[in-house]
Amino acid sequence: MNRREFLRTGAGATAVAAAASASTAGTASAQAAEVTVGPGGNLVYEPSEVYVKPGDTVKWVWDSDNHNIQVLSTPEGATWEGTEGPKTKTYNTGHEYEHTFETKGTYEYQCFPHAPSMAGQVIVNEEGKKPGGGGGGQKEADPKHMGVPIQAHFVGIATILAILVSVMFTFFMLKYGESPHASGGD
Ligand SMILES: [Cu+2]
Repeated sequence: MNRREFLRTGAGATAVAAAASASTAGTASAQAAEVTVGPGGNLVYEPSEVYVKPGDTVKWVWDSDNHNIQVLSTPEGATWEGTEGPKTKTYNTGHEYEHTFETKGTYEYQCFPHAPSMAGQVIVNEEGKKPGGGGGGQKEADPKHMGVPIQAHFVGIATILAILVSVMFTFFMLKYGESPHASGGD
């Protein structure tokens, strides 16, 4: 095949591979949300609001000292104690805490020493994401949707990759693919 066909084939294969890996990545991050506690010493939970499905586990990881999780409210019928010990007990960098949320509804919590500004919410709903769609950023792993044609943004990513690969191929073919007598140097 000639050079043009070669380039096209390479780009096409790359696009397919990119689309495949993009959809795999979409399903891999299924289970738990993670919250950073006091990122870089900032007195916040990051993100301060997480959406999960019933049965999902949320993990908090301490990134600075003297923080805890004091539960302020849970949905009716749910229990959540927050971090162990009295509300004055705090934990330091590297501490990890997990809780699995079974009951739908809103759970509000705060860091006792840094309240009320250092506060967060866990919202448990059927979709495990912000209602109204647009919220973005949340994982989507519902097997029901996996049969649907490749989503538009995967195609977009694949297209960009394909273009980049084509450009690079062309560049190297032009630079190094010329016949030997064209180069003057070495
Ligand atoms: Cu705190």
